[in-house]
Amino acid sequence: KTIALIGVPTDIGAGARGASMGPEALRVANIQGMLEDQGLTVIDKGNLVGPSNPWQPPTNGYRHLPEVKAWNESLHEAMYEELQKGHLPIVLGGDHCLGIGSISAVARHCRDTGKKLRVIWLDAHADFNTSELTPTGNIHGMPVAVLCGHGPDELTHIGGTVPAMSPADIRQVGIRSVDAGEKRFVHQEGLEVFDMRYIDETGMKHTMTQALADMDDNTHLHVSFDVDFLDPDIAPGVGTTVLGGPTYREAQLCMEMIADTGRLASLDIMELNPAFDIKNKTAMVAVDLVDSLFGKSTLMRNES
Ligand code: DIR
Ligand code: MN
Ligand code: MN
Ligand code: MN
Repeated sequence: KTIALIGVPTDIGAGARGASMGPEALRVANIQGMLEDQGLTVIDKGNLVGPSNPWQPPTNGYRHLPEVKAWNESLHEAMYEELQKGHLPIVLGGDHCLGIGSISAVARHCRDTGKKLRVIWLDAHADFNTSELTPTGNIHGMPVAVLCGHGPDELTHIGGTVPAMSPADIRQVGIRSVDAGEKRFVHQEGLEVFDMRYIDETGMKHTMTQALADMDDNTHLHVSFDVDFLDPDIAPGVGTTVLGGPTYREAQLCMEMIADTGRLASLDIMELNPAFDIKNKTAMVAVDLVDSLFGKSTLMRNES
């Protein structure tokens, strides 16, 4: 399997500047060398190019909509091309508005190939806001809603088919910050959310068993890893930290259980913000966890 790294250096959908430095921080944390040490072939496609961040207030409930559209169209095409080549793309974000371009491409590829889509959304936030519900206008709080068809035509139509995916295709894990209106909308649309209380009460093992249930050999598994999923103690380098996230051990188990399915076919690493980080430690933790996501194990693996 060949892995393609796609850098998307923008913070266009975020509430803080700096996620645009995420791709380079992940490269400095040796994401390519880590994957190559696992025997994987890695092509670094370099960085996509797009509009700069004008840092404007929202218009009609959206900040930077034309720029968000441009970045996501560009990512959609790059991602779709890598999937068509049979590569496993990894998006080096960039803020989480890029989930729109990334996952719309994965969904389109699934339609082409008759695969079933399963998205595991690792995040402190549900990212299910609309222009009416958002308290900020920041589009990084909206990608899941847009992918489910709720949002401006400029974004919902990326990839051609609206909606790109259904709420039934996604499982959210680690959620602990949902805005008031967003909460009602998550409930109304029937999103399956394994929030922190669920993880506290039942444990990460049970949680991931549930989140990964009902997949088969025909399932394309996409992981959208918002680094603010992690507890801020281990991952301070994000724009919107929320207390009480998964510990290092819980996050490792989460990644290991995804790796064990053998179905991982595409990945986003989003919201890493080096401007908030300490000696690139959050990038290094993210790369370490992605190592486990690609099957690193301490001992010989049981071949069953
Ligand atoms: C908040 C923050 N729910 C918003 N969202 C974040 O602005 O919509 N998502 N930080 O990752
Ligand atoms: Mn997010
Ligand atoms: Mn988040
Ligand atoms: Mn429409």
